Amino acid sequence: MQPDWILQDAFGLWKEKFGDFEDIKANGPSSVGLDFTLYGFENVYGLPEHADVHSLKDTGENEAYRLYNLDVFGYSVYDKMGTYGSVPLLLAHKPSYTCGIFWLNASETLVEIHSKAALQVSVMDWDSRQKAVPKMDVRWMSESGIVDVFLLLGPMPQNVFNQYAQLTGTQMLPPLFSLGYHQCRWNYEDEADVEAVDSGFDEHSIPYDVIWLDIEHTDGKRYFTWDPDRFPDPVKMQEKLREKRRKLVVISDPHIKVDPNYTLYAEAKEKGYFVKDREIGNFEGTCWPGLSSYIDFTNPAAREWYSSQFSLDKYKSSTDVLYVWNDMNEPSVFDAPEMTMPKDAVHHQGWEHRDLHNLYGFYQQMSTSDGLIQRSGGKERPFVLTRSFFAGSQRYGAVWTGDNKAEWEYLKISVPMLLSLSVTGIAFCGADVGGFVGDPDLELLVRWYQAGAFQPFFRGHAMQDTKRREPWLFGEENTLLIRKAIHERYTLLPYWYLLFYRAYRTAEPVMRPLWVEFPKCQDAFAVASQYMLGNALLVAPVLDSGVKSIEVLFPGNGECWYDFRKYTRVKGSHRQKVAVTVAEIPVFQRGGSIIPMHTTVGKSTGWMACTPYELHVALDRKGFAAGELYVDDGHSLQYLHEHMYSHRRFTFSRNVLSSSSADKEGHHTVNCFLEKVYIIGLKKSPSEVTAHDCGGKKTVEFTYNSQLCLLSLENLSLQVCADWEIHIV
Ligand code: NBV
Repeated sequence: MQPDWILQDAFGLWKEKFGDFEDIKANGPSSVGLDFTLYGFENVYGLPEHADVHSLKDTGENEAYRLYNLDVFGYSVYDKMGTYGSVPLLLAHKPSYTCGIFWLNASETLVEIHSKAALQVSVMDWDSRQKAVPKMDVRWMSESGIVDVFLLLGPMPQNVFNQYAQLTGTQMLPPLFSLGYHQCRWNYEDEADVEAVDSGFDEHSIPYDVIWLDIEHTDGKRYFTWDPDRFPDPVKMQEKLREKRRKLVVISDPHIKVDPNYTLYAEAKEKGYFVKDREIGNFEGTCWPGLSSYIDFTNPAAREWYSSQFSLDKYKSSTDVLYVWNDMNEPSVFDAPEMTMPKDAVHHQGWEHRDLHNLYGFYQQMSTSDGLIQRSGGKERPFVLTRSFFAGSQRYGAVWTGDNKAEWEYLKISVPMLLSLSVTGIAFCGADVGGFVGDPDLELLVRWYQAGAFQPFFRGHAMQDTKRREPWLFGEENTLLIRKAIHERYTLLPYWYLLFYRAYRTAEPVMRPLWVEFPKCQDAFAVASQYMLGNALLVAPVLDSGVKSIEVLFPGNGECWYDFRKYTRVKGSHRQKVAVTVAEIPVFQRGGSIIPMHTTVGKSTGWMACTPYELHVALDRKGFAAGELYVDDGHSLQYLHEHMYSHRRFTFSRNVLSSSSADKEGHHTVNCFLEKVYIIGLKKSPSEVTAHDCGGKKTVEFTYNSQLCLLSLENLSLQVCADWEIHIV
């Protein structure tokens, strides 16, 4: 937004006025910028968070992608305005090369992108053939700070991810429960409501892991408290959830009600932990509780103090099944310019808010996450969802895309938005399933569940004045479809967990744009209606109403693709129409991959620790396939401190499927069994199948479907984390 007017005062300093607010710029006017030219590139990506396409557009004459964290309720789609978070990382890709520019600056930043048409720029000087190449001009401009820029030289997409991770860290390995389904609403009204919704999932055989409480659970929007009428016995409520092996997430916003009788406020005030105004009183602005002050999370002492509020003795009636949601942390200030903190507010050590605005939410999530770790004596993994974020937020938890609308356009835009987050390090990301604002029509709701089940963070959420949204409220048929989507999510949890482990260990995105997996496939460079989950699954969500088919690009050269559910081999061209039904969205398994899954689902991930496994082995043209499995206790930090994990490698080669250790350091053993194996694309029926493990050799029963070229092995009873071989003769 442009200021109402700008004037130069007598001292040559630039003042700006936003309504009643005058920004005098006490430190004088400042700005830093730098231009880059990327020769030979036509596609650039990154710079979240914008509700825009994945392959970023030319910003034209007077526009730019804005990186300025703001609370934008029901944001517009296909827009360059800043939303809730910022990662100033841009990636550029062409078939032979990928690189990145990381502009480390947390003040308001504008990025202009200009693509010059091919043939306009001659590279005569360094190529005598006078070949013309396209180029991208990228201009970065920040309001304050210094030029601190990192060029990530690739040359492959994965190298850029590693280089960026060296600077900002990798995705924290989330607790397993957080990869299940989350049920949220503004608000679940009271304890009875929570109990009824929780039982509803069991009555309708729908697994879920977490129920969420929004701002109304508190006593007058005083975070860390409970509304005494609606939630008179929160411990009992949490214990009931614990019995069901489920969790609770509660909201904790950064604005603190100005109320001398509210301990949190009184303590923070006394210790000087609030952001100050220019006159060095505490900054006060309006938010949900009315007049509020804002914790200065940039102050390490304030962060430590805030972290300590999550200890079980301080946070009254909290238990260790309670996890946290940080909202409104751009920060949102209702009565301030652009609904955020004025730039002249003063932080720890005198830094102006303008200098660090985009880092405010990052630090709140850091402090919350540390608080949850400390609460457990350093033993347990935290789970913290944040709305606002910056480069590196991946180290502290998950991010969601804020207040979207219950409209098809918002389902559609969720894919490129999540892909942009994913390639900039934020692997654990999701969008409100069903859309936050408004009521989705039934088809949209079902399609959103089907899409959300294949996105990293999977939470249904709805705004206060919307109709109730629990999955069983829309008739038998729709309940069935939603149940199927959630079931599928739970059967795929071993694969999800592996992908998150790899994101944590090697900085690979979980949800990947096609160009990352198929860097030479130019047709794929601008595609954001379909994507890969890891390297094995191609997901093509249905993003339009009433469609009977969708166009799918099968990327790569010489790849084979199989229908994930029917095991049929995809025949036909590189790009083709695929029929869709209401029952599911198209998903394909890549030939050459092995996907670990569960054979059945339980009420929540907590009930599935010993659920048997199955492997989906999809052969490539040479009859080869490989994949992995990662297993640990799913909740503690022992994988980190004591190598308590098991990382397995599966290989199918020359008709032998073998299981071996992928990491000798891991020494966690689970008593879980591999029961089934599907070998997809096996050309002829075997005469015998035998399994070999430390107990010796046994014959395995099999069925072979010659039409599908599918070999099914059942009742295997092989230890999933042990060494074994299956010979197909
Ligand atoms: O806390 C209420 C909502 C929350 O449900 C939503 O998910 C956040 O994005 N919150 C915003 C504040 C109110 C939005 C109108």
